[in-house]
Amino acid sequence: MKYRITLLLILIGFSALADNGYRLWLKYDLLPVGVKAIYAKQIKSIHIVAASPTIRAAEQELKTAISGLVGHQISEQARLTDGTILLVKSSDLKKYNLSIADVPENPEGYLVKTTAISGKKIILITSKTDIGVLYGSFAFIKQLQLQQEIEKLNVKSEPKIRNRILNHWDNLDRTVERGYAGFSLWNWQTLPGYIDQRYIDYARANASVGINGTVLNNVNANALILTKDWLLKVKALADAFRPYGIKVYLTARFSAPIEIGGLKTADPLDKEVINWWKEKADEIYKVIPDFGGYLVKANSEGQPGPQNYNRNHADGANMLAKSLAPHGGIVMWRAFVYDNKVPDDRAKQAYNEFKPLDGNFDENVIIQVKNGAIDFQPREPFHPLFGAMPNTSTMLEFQLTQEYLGMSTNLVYLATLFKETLGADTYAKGQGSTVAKVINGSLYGNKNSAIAGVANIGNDVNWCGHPFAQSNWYAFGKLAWNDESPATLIADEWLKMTFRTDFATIKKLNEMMMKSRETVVDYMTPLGLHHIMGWDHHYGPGPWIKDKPRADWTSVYYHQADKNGIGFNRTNTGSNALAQYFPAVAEKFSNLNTCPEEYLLWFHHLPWNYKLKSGNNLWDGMVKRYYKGAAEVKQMQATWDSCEKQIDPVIYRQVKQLLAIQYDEAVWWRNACVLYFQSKSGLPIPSGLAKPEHDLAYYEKLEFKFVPGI
Ligand code: GCW
Repeated sequence: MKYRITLLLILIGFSALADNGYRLWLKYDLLPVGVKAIYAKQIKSIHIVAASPTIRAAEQELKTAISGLVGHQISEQARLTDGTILLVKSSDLKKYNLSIADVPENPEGYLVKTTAISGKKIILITSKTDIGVLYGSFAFIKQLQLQQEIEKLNVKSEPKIRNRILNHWDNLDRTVERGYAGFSLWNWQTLPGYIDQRYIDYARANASVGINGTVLNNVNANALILTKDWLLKVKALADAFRPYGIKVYLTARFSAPIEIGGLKTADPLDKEVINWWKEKADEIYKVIPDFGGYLVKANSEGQPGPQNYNRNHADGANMLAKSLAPHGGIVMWRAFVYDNKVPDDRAKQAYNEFKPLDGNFDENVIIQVKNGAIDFQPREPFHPLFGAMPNTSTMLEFQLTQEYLGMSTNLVYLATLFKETLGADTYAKGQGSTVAKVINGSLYGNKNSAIAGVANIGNDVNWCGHPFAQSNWYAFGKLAWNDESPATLIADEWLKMTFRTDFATIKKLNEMMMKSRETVVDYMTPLGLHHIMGWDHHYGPGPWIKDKPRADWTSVYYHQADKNGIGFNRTNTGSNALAQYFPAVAEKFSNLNTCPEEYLLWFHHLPWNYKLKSGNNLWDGMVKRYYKGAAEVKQMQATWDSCEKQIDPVIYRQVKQLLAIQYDEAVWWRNACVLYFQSKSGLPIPSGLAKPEHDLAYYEKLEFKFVPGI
């Protein structure tokens, strides 16, 4: 992507109408007078060469955007004139004597270019495919939203990852596992008859950032979704999404042949089972010809799987893959597994189970690996499985919904977290073997490539609960398309399209977003601490959690704090999980001189008087981080307050209230953790820091009923 930086003019431009956040970043309010006058001269009409539902969707989007932003209607014209937007597939370019040389090879890639045809100055939006033309149209609209010059456009872009997918953890009763933005978007009861406009707007938003797939239902799956009646509901959604290039996928409950098929077993090597899945695939593809495939959570947290029959993950995945292969479908088989025996270190399980199976998976199987080896923590080192399976496609799963990052009351911009994982060097084939290269298939030449984000979307008016949580949906799409986009640039675009305000405000908010994830790490889990959240619902701090059915469901298992020190020893004197990384990484993390401090207690158990780089001992340094994190939320509040006049009043009030909640929660985290760890270390809170207002017993006794998301 080539970013043009020539701006025409920016003025404060939010409309007088209250903004409820529904329109996300696709806001098409009238641009400032000077800018719209320039665009009005440059954009006159639209011409389409071959109509298809996708091209019509692109045309409609352009018309809506231009009428909103520029304030004039453009109509479809049979002839090209100055200022015509030409939507055309590259195979038709020769009709206009235009070269296809600049059109990206990738079928989803696009070219947006100002050019001349028979002396007429037109805006060309072209691609090998209709969907590429739609993506190009959104790219053009973005130029207008960002008030960039369109006189000499030459924007070319193509995705590196083939399947860019949202995972909805939506249940059929419309509750959402780890969902904090209301109930599921999918109103199963009124489907298939009723197509809510919201489904179309969902598809538009996804297409605008290049997301091209959606898994509709929870990985903790219900087999009912695979029955005839429900498949018709799924078909209705698939039909609504298709013009926007979004394929539908479903989770497949491994025991479905028993539960809805009447079979006695779900053994993947059983002939009847194999046949049942084959017929199921044939049935699905009859109603949804472009069905994407299955996502499977097997033998993990009580979900059934091949191991119930003494088979392995490859047996299970390949059986499903074979049923989908004739139709072009894929299986995304999750590596988030842990078996019933409590392990010496849960971080090692996925690697232990999957690495030996490398090379045994069919070509249309992709192993879906969470960004880190434990579970979507505020900060985790990258998962050691990345790069470890050269003969298998592996994909990356991020969590957009903030299960462990303050749910929907905390402002946390996740693009910095995403970038940290994507840019991490696995050293699988020497230096430069980043996670991004593993998952986009370029490192090992895999045919399939994919990335998934667990959606943070529900039926709240503004989709994501927190107005800023929309930025994580946006950023996921943008990074799935191009992992090299800087997080700050993505934030900048999102801010400008979402708030349309002055430069100084955008700059302040951008800085606030860029720091926000580090802030949350500081007040929740500094220096590599992890999984010390409240029991089960994960709301708030719970470092004292112990004595649960499994040791690895407790906080004390992860932090190992006692009077001598704190941290999980994953070096060769401990669980040796570090040996799962390639040697260069293992050495770096093992050696205290080279281990980044943000991962310190993830890999090492250290005495309280261990000297940190800052010169502080570990205890003081850790406590100071907790205080710093909470203080930073205060700064975020001050930043937001200073923007009052520049932000839509409704959004302003929403975020102001949420930041106040976030501050209380940050202080709660800080106090609870500092007091708890102090009960182990016996050391004083460093001088100059205010004493927590309550004692530890107070925090331990706090109880919360009906926390959303479980
Ligand atoms: O993060 C954990 C969540 C579970 C989730 C599981 C998974 C869908 O606490 O709610 O289940 O991970 O990813 O499968």
